Amino acid sequence: MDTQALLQEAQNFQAENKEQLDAFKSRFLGKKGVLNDLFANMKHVAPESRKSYGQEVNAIKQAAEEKITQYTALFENSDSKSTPDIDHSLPGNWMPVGSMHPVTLVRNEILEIFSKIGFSVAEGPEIEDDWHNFSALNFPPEHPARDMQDTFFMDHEAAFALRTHTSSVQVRIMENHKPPIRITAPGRVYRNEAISARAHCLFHQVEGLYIDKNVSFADLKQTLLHFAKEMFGAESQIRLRPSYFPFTEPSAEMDVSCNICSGEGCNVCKHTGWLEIMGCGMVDPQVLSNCGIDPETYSGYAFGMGVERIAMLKYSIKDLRLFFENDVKFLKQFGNG
Ligand code: 2U9
Repeated sequence: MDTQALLQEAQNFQAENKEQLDAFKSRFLGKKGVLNDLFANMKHVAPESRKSYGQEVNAIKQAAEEKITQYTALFENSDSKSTPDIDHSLPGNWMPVGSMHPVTLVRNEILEIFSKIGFSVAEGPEIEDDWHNFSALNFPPEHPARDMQDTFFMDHEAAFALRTHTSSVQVRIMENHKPPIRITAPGRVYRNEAISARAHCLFHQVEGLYIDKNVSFADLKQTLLHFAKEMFGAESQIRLRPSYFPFTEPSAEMDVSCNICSGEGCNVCKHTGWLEIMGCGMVDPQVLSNCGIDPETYSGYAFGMGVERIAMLKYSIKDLRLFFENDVKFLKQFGNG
């Protein structure tokens, strides 16, 4: 008997059903099976070949047993009936439906308000070089934002960093487009801060930029009043307080009247009647020329806001960390939008 052929037969065996498996079992391991014959044949083998012959027969036996174990388990686990008992009237498995994250909802709402008045959306890289994140925006070499304590640098030479604001996107757009430019720049930004109820090392911004001939501070103020009324209600008022940013001159912080107490004074507005929601200003002429736009011909305004901050005010959320924990009980309170 050809032991090699039998070994191959055992190794290549495949069963489609239990009957084929039973036939294989009796062919190899049955009373009149090939293995019994092979073992009986041992006495006719020359003594010097017996050892290798025994090894060959054992290999066949092992291969056959492995197949039998494998297919027995397979046919035991699967119901051999061709039509399994499925009750099609049973209700299906419940699949939990996700909901939009509040940061996504609020970001979309902000973008929608500005897109209706002609702003298109621009996006850019989260890893930025020094020029787009700092230098083009007038950050002096010794500005504290350039410190390791405030910015996540990617390399020891501080050539690349995680962007600290989305203003870098607007620098890129100005470098590559001629005015008029009217864009919003949403996205993740990173600051090397200790995480607390009011600060996080990752948050989201929406910034805006409008560059054209004769753009004035009055245009900025009216645009932001429109935004406040759309976002917080038609009765909302705004006020602008002088401020300072390296990239805008003049600069201002914008407050919206507290929509919880309508200006009467409450805990949320710390009894001032006002909530700070964003910074803004006229783009510094130096920033325009840094980006290849002639400040003698063009002027522009810019603004920037933190999406989490707006969401906290809108939904009365007390702790910024809730946005990043992804606790379903928190998330499912917001719309499915
Ligand atoms: C270019 C020129 C000017 C964007 C601006 C602010 C004021 C501002 C902060 C709000 C809260 C950042 O998220 S925050 O911490 N932003 O106060 N951002 S003006 O000014 C620009 C942008 C791009 C080329």
